[in-house]
Parts: sequence; C-alpha cells; structure tokens
Amino acid sequence: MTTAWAHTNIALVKYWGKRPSAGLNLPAVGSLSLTLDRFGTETSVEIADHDAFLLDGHDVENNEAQKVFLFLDRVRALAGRTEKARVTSTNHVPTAAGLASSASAFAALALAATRAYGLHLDDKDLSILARQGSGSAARSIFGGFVLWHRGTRDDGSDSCAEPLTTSLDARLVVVRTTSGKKETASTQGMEHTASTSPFFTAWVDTHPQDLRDAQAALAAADLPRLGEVMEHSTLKMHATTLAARPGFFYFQPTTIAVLQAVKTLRAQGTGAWATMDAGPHVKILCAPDDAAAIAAAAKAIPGVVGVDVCAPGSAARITA
Ligand code: 2P0
Repeated sequence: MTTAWAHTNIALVKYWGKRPSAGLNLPAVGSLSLTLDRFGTETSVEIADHDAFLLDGHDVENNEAQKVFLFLDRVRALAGRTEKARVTSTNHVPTAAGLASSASAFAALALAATRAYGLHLDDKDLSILARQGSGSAARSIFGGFVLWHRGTRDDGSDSCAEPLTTSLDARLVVVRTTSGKKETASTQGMEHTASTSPFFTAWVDTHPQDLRDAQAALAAADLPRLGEVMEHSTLKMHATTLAARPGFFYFQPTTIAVLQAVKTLRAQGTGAWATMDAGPHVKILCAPDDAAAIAAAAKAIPGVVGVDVCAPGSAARITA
C-alpha cells in the first residue's frame, strides 16, 4: 500500500474555462495559486482484485468513483499494468464546509497511484497527470505559490504547473459562509459559462495581463499589487457567470457581507483582499501579522460559520 498527502490550493489568478480536448482538462487560461497548509487529502492505493473507492470511510459507487477508476486507467496505461486497485481517501477539511477540493484529491491520487503501480514520475509529469483528473490538481503537486501554464499543445504536454520563487509570505483567511453544498459544480459552471457568456471572450483576452501582473507582484514581494490583481481576476470570473445564459452566481448574502467587510478593513488601513471560487466562501489574502485581527473581524460577521487562518503549504508527498 502507498499513501500520499496533497494540500488544497486556492487560485489567486483563476482557472475558468477549458479549450476543446478529449478529457485532458486543457485550460483556456493559465492560473496562479497558493497551496494551503491546513486542508488536504490523504490517499492510499493498493493493488486489489477489483477497483474500489472509499472516501471518508464510505464506499463510493457513483460518478465520483467512475472518475477515480478512469484516472486509475490512465495510470495503468502509463505503467503498462492491468491489475485493479483499492483507493482509500480521507479529506482533511472542516466538516461539510463545501471546501472539499478535487485539487488535493487528484494530486494525492496521482502520486499514490503512480507509486503503487511502480512509476516514479518527475513533478512536471505528475502535474500533467493530476491535471487530467481535475484541472486545479495540477497545482497541488507543488507547495507555496504555483503557476499553471496554459500551454498550447493539443496533447497537453506543456500544460503543467511549476512552483514560483518569491520572498513574499502571506496568509489566506478562509471564511466559511454556509455549511450547505454548492449549487453549480465548477466543471459544469465553467463549461456553461464558456459556451454561453458573451463576457467569456473578454475573460480569455484580458487574462494574460493579470497573470503577468501577479508574477511581477510576487517577484517584487508586493502584497498590495498581488491582492489587487487577485480581486480583479476573481470579480471578472464571477462576472462571466452572471452574463451566462441562464446566468448564475455563487454568492450568498453572507458572501457579500464578508466582501463589504474586506473593503471596510482596507479603507481603515489594513491590507486585506478577497477571493471566491465556485462556492459562497471568501478567502482573504493578507500579511501574516494582520491575519489574527482579520480572522476576528470575519468571525463577528453574522452568518459566518467558521474561520481558518492558512499559511503556505508544502508540496504533495508520500507519507507511507
Ligand atoms: C481555480 N476553480 O482556479 C478555479 C476558480 C474554481 C474557481 O479550478 O473541471 O475542480 O475538474 O478541471 O479544477 C475548480 O475547477 O475543475 C477550479 P475541473 P476544477 O481554482
């Protein structure tokens, strides 16, 4: 049995939309993320007489399991092996937080499954493999700040992530605004947006400049510049969903209340910038010294169900 751990990551410059490919998860745009220390997935893979998937102690037999078995097929094809496997995963996230991430899940599975089938891929090839399970998983192979290249090749061989070097230290304060499940899964949400939103073309056209700005901000260890471009990328992504047909949105009333509180904090002189993903929670980027005060302010907002301060996390690793 081989066990691997991978951490969740949160995009600062977002991945939203795919270019056509046969199940390869080739992104329409590059993206830039921060891997978090607090949340992640631990996955064990052992060769067995049939494919099975256990998640948080329960047997899974739905589409989620099919995605895992299809992923095992990819690994078996790479390894030239045919044996089946038993996959056991535990998500280390706050209960029912809506933060359970396919990013850490497929990064951990990529690492554990390749080793279980006798493969030792380098980080670039692991990232390419993890991407095929879930796009954002390409980034969770690495720790800290990570750039996922869009790439241009149809076979996806240049669409991999890499870690970025920076002296910037930062925190993400994760503010949970509901304990319910999200309404529109990100895969469906981005597909619907790309095919119906007139804003999607503008998203794709203006995205490279955001990525360049974020990389320049990291190179200069300039947190305000990084926070500004992160908020811009976030609100632009969510604007594409509003203009889809039919339009949809991930915001809940408490989401808006937290966004307003972030603006107020900034007006009062605290460096705080917000991002949201395909769900109602808000993540606040800030300097390490400001994180405790920002977390306390977030906890006081009516409707907030939990707050966690996250630091940069490490790369995916084998644990057993
Ligand atoms: C991101 N999200 O960059 C963006 C921002 C959500 C909003 O990556 O279809 O679960 O498996 O490639 O990776 C979520 O999308 O989608 C995501 P698939 P994934 O983090």
